[in-house]
Amino acid sequence: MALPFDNLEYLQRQESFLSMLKGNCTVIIPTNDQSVRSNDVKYPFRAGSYILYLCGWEEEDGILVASNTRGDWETTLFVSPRDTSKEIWEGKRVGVEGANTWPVSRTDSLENLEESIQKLIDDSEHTYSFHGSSRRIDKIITGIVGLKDPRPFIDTLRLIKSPREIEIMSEAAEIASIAHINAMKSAFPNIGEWHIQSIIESSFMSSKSQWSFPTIVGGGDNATILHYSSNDSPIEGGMLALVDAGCEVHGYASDITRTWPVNGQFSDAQRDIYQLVLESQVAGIDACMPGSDWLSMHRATSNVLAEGLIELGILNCSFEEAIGNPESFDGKYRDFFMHGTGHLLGLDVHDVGGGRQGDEKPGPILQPGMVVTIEPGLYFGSWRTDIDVPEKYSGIGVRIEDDVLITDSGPVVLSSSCPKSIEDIECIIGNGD
Ligand SMILES: [Mn+2]
Repeated sequence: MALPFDNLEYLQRQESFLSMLKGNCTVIIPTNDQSVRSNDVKYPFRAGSYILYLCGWEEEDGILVASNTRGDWETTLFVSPRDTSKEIWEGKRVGVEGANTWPVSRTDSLENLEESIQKLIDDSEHTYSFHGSSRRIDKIITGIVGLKDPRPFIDTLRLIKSPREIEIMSEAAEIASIAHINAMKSAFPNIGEWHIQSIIESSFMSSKSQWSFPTIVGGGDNATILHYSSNDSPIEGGMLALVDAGCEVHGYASDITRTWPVNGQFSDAQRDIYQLVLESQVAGIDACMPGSDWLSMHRATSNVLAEGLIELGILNCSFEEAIGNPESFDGKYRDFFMHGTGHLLGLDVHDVGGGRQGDEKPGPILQPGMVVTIEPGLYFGSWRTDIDVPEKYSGIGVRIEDDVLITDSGPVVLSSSCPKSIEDIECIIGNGD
């Protein structure tokens, strides 16, 4: 089986990570446990992002162990041994011998895990691992005094994407762009939210991909609920569909949002809001410059939104009042833009290595090789009782999200195949086969 990266790239990742650790150490990187859906039916398995990153192990039940207690760093991949009686039911396993081609020093059977690890831990000054992914590992590491977390070290590496990672992420963004286009093409008044979801996800699957998070399709007022997930309402003609969907290629995510009228024609009020969010989003993308601070993207989108809300007469206050504190952005515009501007993207949809745009946590300085989402939105839920929602815009929710690679020469939109101008969108909707 071919891994998505050369063994050399995995070995370099391991070396960069392990060289940050001081003294005699044992590092234990578990994969995720299987989760039960009902009785003997399991949820589809997704390997842990850290083991994927370090050695590309996708099968269930792998544990990567690294140790330098005997001199140089040695890595062992513990896997389930071949077992014909189980494989007849569950599918073929790579097995201990088969795993030899993975980028590790040696492989071993999980049957020997506890004994081997205990020896290494006893000989180490420091043990690095983390709770919550594998119950088996949790049991082993509970009670280790001074247990250290290896993830912050790996996160600094995962933050900057290699050329091959960027290639894979571009592919994920392209597949997701096509899925969004397919949904627009097939739309019609009264289409079900679930129907749009099925077009998006079948599009992923036909490209041998799968969703990176469950697809969000919110029609009309449902678009104003940020993590709407029931997808069970029909979308009347004249209403907007907000579709937030992304897929995964070799574990790397894309994450795209588009908002469009199911009947193919923006109303004047929808157009006002859509155009404002689009201008804000473009300003956010333009702010993706290497060397800029983490908040610069949120600052850019927020400034455009606050100003636009005043111009449209939705906010009757000064710009300063609309924005609020220039560091925490807590002004009146937050009534209608309640989330951050974006997040890092990679093996996890909300990737590691920094905060989210608009969070209190300071994020990293923007550097070439980072991939972020830029996703401002405006939401005028007619059901809101906490704020005054202008009648004209009541029931409108718009978000526009692209995946952006930061390079030395500026931002590169990985999801640029997905149309977002009003003209382009109106041409496509309902124009499918
Ligand atoms: Mn996102």
